[in-house]
Amino acid sequence: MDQSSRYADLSLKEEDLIKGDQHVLVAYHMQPAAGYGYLETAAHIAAESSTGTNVEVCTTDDFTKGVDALVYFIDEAKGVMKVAYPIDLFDRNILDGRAMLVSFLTLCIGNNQGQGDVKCLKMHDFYVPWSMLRLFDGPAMNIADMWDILGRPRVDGGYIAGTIIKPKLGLRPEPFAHAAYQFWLGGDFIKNDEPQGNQVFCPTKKVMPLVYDAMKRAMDETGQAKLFSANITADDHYEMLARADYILETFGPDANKVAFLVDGYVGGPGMVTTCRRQYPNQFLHYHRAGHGAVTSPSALRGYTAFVLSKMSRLQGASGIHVGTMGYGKMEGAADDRNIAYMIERDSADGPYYHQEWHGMKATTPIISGGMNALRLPGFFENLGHGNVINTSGGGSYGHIDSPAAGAISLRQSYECWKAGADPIEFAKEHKEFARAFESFPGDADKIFPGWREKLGVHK
Ligand code: CAP
Ligand code: MG
Repeated sequence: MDQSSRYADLSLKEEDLIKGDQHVLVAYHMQPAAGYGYLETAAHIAAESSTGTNVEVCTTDDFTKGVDALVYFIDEAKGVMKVAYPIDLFDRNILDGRAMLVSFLTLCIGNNQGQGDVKCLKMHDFYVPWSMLRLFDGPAMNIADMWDILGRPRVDGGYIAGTIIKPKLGLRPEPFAHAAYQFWLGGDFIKNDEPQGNQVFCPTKKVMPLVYDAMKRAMDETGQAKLFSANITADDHYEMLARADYILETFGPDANKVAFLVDGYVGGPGMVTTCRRQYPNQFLHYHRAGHGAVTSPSALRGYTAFVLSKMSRLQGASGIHVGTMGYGKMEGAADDRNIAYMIERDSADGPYYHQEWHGMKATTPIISGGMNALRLPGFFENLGHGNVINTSGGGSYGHIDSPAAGAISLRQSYECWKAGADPIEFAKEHKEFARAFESFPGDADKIFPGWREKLGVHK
C-alpha cells in the first residue's frame, strides 16, 4: 500500500524544521527491495517508525496524524532519505519527564530494520533539537576530571597513556594485579578488557583488592596518580550496582581514581543510563564491543559508528571508543575524525546535520585497537590533537622490555608528535620509543622504512 500521501511531504524545508525545534531529523541510506518504489518504501518506513503499519487502521484519528513521522527528503539516485520525527513521539520517563535513548532506537532503528520491502536501511546521521537535547542526561564527567586527578590542566591536559590488561581472559588474581602494577610504573590508565568481570578463575572480590594494592604501590613508587576503569557490565541492574559498590568500597579513599566500564552496545541503553545515573561521580567508560554487527561498512542495516558515538554523548558517556581511524587493527578510516569532533566539540558537523550541543559536556574519544608507539604519531597528526585516552594492550604488553617500557614508549610517542620531531631522530634520544621499533618490527618496516640502518639495529 503506498502511504506516501500521508507519510511524506517533500515540500517541507529542513531549515524550517530545525527552526521549529519540534522534530528529530534522521538521515538514512536506503535501498528498497526489488519491485518497490523509492518514495513508497520511504513512506512505509516513516509509518512503521511512528504511527502506522502496513495498512490503514480504523482507530486512527486526527490527533494521531499530527504526530506522523514524515519523509521530507529523498534522493533516489544516491539512496538517501530523511525523516522528520515529531519530538512528542518519543517516550519520556515517568520519574522525571526526561528523554530516554531506547525510545529513539525503538522508533528510528526499530521495526523499520526488518521490513520486507527494504533491502538496505542504515542511519548515517541524526539531528536533535534543543527542546529534546535538554532532556538527555549527557556526561557528568570526562577527560577533564581525569586530568585533574593526574595533576594536569583541565583544558588541553593532553594524552592519557593507557592499556588493557592482557591476555583478554585467563589471568588469575595475582598475575592480573601484577600486570597492572607493571604497566602503572610507566602509564596512567588501565582498563579491564571488555569481557573481564567475575570469572570463576578471577573473582572480583579477590582481584580488585589486589589491583588497588598494585595501584597504591605504583602511586607510591612513581609519585603519580593512577586510574583504573573497572568493568561493571552485567545483565541484572542489581548485579551491576553490587559490582560498582564493591569496587568503590574496595578503592575507598581512591575511589575517585576508578572509572566504570560498561559494554554499552551489547548491554544497551538501560545499562549505560543505570551507570550514568547511579554513579555520576565516576567516569563512564563506554566500550562498544559488538557494534561492528551494525556499524561495519559491510552491514546494510543499523547505524554507523558516527551515530553510535553521537548517541553515547546523549546518554552520558564520559568517553567512548571511537576507533583508530585506519591507524590500528579495527575497521576505520582517516575521516572518522568527524566522530571525535562530534562528541568533543560544542558545535560540529555530521555527514548530514550540523549539531549544536548547547553546553552539554563533551564525551572523550577513547582510542584503542592494535595501537602502539609507532602507530600513534600518524594518528595524532590525522586527528590534530592528543586530548584523548589511548588504551594499547598489545602496544604495552608486547613491548620487548616491559609493560612499563611499553607505557613510556606511548607517552614518548605523544611527546615526539607534539614536538613535531622526526620519530627516527627522537628514537635516538628515547630508549623505550626506540625499542618499540624492535618490539613491533612489522609496523616499523611499514611506517618507517630503513629504520634498522638509521637506528643501528642489525638483527
Ligand atoms: C584492544 C581491545 C579493544 C578493542 C576495542 C581488544 O586491545 O582491548 O577492546 O580494540 O576496539 O580487546 O582488542 P589491543 P574499539 O590494544 O591489544 O588491540 O576501540 O575499536 O571499540
Ligand atoms: Mg578489549
